Amino acid sequence: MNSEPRAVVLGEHCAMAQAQPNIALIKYWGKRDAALNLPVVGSISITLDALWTRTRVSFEPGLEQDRVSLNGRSDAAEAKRVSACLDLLRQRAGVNWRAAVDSRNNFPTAAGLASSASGFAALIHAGDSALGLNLDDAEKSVLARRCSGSAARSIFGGYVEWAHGKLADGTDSVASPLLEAAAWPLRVAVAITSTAAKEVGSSEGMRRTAQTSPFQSAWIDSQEADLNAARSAILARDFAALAAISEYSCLKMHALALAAQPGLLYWNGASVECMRRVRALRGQGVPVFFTVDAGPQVKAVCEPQAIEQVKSALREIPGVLDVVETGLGAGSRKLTEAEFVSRDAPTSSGGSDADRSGIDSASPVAGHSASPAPTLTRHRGEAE
Ligand code: 2P0
Repeated sequence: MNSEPRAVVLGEHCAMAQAQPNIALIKYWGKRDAALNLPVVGSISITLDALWTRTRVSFEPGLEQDRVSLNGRSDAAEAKRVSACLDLLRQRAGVNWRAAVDSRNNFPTAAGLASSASGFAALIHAGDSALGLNLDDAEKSVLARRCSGSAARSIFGGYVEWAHGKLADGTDSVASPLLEAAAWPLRVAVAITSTAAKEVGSSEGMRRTAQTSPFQSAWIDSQEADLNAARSAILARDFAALAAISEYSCLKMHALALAAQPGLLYWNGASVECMRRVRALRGQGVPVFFTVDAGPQVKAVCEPQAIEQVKSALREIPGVLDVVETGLGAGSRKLTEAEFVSRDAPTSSGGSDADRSGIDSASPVAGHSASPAPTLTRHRGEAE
């Protein structure tokens, strides 16, 4: 099926936007309010460059219901989630117009990178422009958070912190930039170790963990120190310190989830071997560390000069199906029609590395147009 967007006559309430996925270094896991998507802990992430979601939203007063096309396909469950997100925008604008939404990713679900973060950030950005709301980035972040927690962070580029906030209405649970990508342009190699959908999505995993893991309160109590350490490491561009705190946060999140009943085991054997290989490389002086989300893919974050060595090392591991490379990139932004239909790498204000495509020619990402399109708005965890 052709997932390329068709040329359309643009209406008055139509706009296009792009956003990129992000990877948490200090993890979000657990909600203090599931309806508002308020987290029990703050988190810190890096926004990626080479992977993107591009979305066109066209509010059309004549439409009877929202029409949602994700990578050229429609899916009732996902359309429902998109409609709920559009409702937030309609509420803000005081209109009840239905919308046509056309959205696509340049990365397959199999890449194991969060598509709901980029998907909902792009949707909020495009919808805001289409309705002329002119929300500032913080307001966009709050709305994106309500659609998917991690989407709050993809409104911003580079290094980003999402505050857990204290207010019951969640207006202070918002992301903000810590450092721009160009100021510390690390690279990321993603080792793809499985293309299978996992059994337990993030939202369900978080719910189960909060209800059954004996480590939940320790997780919450210890997060502030991790956020402080990571923030300091980022502002000082201290790679060794960021490596130590990021691996700690990742392993702690998995220990917490492993201790749920039944335990949440997101790794496979290759995931473990990748983590061990990354640690061995670091032991030999290579500036690299790992992080793993609610799935079996391993993200190796490194200084730019180490990226080839890191990719080669990961490719050698039995069970690694592919390695996808990306740099750090910009936050969500408006696109012209020409940019929206373009199949090229995104234009980016995220810094020098952000202008490189950063995708291995052998990766499924580079060949995305020939492969079945991924599903944009899957729950983040389910996409991994
Ligand atoms: C994160 N993850 O900080 C953590 C680490 C996965 C592991 O954010 O329910 O798709 O939409 O708020 O954002 C995945 O969860 O969950 C996630 P919802 P989301 O990146």
